[in-house]
Amino acid sequence: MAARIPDPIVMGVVNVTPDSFSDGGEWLDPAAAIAHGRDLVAQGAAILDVGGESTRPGAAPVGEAEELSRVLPVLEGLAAAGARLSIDTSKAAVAAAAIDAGATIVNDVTALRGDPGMAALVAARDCDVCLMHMLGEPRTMQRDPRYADVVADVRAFLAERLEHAVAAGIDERRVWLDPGIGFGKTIDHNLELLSRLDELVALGRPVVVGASRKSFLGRITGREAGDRVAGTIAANVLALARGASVFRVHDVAEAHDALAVAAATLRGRWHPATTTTSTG
Ligand code: PMM
Repeated sequence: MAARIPDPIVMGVVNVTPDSFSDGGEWLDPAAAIAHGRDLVAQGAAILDVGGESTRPGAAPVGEAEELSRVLPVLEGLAAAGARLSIDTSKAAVAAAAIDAGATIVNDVTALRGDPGMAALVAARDCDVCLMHMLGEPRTMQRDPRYADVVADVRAFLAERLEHAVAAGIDERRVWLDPGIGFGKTIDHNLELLSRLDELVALGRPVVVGASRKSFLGRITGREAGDRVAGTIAANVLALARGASVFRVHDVAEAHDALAVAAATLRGRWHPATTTTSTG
């Protein structure tokens, strides 16, 4: 049976870091990050994902005070920008301050494993939460990752994390799931996850895909991070066809338009709400 085609939601990336792999350092100045976020909203981002700690392979952890000083001014400056705000953090204290500043989504790449206080915080503040799969930790995750069956393993992990979240008091309807493209995965692991994404969609929660500019696209196309927009779009459009809902991207206008046309074409009809701001 063909997958139901969700209304695609574009999540624009605002990395307030000196060292993210594709845009590190570009938006470290708060005013520049805020202007960039507003620009992404104008381009069609329904969500802005603001992060102050790089998760690139080999990245060193960032202290809480430093992370807060990076993201808070940017979140405050984007509170009225017209998009939902997501905080990309694994620290409960950073998430709490971000929620106070207007964030309504917690994007936790550790899937509530990084900070023992995170699950209770998300439950208490009643926000959405993205639970992402990662094998190991950023410092070491790309050292020879192995799986019995990458899709089955990631699916079992996400199912267990969803159960954990619900047991901690988080409303199941608030949970989004993400296979963690590039997080402890070879090029073939990434491709197998994308080609069998429907098996993760079957868990019944919105699936988030973060393929934007990642190195597997560079391996296939031979292009540097800034020149991977077409590769990113191919991966995202095919992920939509397999039922993914949320697309975390750097190049918002291109992703927005491609996904809107892809959704309409896959359905064989168009309605004005082809792109939305909610996963409901
Ligand atoms: N990728 C990065 C950072 N955060 N969050 C989610 N949910 N999914 C991802 O794939 C993801 C993420 C790393 O990419 P970046 O350095 O371009 O932000």
